[in-house]
Amino acid sequence: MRMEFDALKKRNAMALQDIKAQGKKIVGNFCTYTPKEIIYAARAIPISLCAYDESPIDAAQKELPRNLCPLIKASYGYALAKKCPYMNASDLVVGETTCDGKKKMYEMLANHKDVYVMELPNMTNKKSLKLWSKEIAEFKEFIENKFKTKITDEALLETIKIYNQEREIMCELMDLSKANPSLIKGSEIHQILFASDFIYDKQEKISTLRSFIDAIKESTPPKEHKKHILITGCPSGGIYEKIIKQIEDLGADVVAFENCTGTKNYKNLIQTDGDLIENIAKRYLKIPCSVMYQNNDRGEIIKSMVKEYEVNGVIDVVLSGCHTYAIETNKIKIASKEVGANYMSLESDYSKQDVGQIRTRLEAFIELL
Ligand code: BJ8
Repeated sequence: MRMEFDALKKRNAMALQDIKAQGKKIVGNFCTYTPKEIIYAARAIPISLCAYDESPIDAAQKELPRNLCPLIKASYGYALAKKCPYMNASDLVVGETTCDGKKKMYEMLANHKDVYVMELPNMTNKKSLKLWSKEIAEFKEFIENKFKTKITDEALLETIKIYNQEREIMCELMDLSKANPSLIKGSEIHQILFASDFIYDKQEKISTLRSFIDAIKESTPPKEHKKHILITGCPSGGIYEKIIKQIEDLGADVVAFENCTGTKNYKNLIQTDGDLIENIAKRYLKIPCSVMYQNNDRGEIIKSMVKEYEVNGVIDVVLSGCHTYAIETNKIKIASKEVGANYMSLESDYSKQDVGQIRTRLEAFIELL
């Protein structure tokens, strides 16, 4: 079934030009904070442009500092090299004022693409909600003008409902590993979460996931109990092979992803009554990202996930150069220990240089559990 998701992803990369030929617009984005409902309600297609491989980094380092986070360098490198079909196809790129590196990268990206930056507040209080709601309302107006369309309240409500359905089914998929032994490998969940971002037809995505989840629930559950690992921290697309796959090769199960590949992207639904723009703003401000001042929810979320998924060890992934996640490691260590889970922070980038060193550290960590 995972093959089905991979095939859909490949088919969609090839179909991009056909989609554009039908007059549909593509809106690239880099962050879980992008209010994708606005884009989808304008009948445009939101696509993630976060890059997860090493190949474009050399090109980017001609303009960006070497000690910058690999996600930013790789993403910018794709814009320079013009080798990413999603970046090439984007009619517009949307960014938010999250970390400093991304903000400065958007400034430079504007030399290559049409870029719109939303002012994401750095706090999550009432004043921030007002500002973020206003930003989303202005973004809606901008998209309407740019794509010469009108986003009706009905279309927005319909889109919110589809996105809520998608979030519910994604959470159901991730919940499969709450069973002990886990019903599904973390590597498989990770690849599905990753590939499904590129399936543009939401109904097709939801029904493919439905059949997949049902088939897993009906299959014979595995018998072997393994140690449970929770992955938290920076997005994990670029470290999949050297961390997630290696954990499984070493005999433990990755059961949960508290990051933007996993729960940050899918937890919390949008309310469907009242002011829809404010409802969207509220939901997005609940994302527990380290770029926020006093991001205290993340520790609490990890504590409850450790209990729900019977986690033995928390691995906090920090991409080299990501200061905000690096600073939060101490807080996450304390939270993990409070609920009896072992903790390890792993700093890495997209290169293969530290594969051996990471394996040694993972081996030692898993043996201790
Ligand atoms: S909501 S995690 S996608 S900001 S890893 S580029 S923070 S230096 S990816 Fe992120 Fe949005 Fe937050 Fe998610 Fe900067 Fe850190 Fe790099 Fe990062």
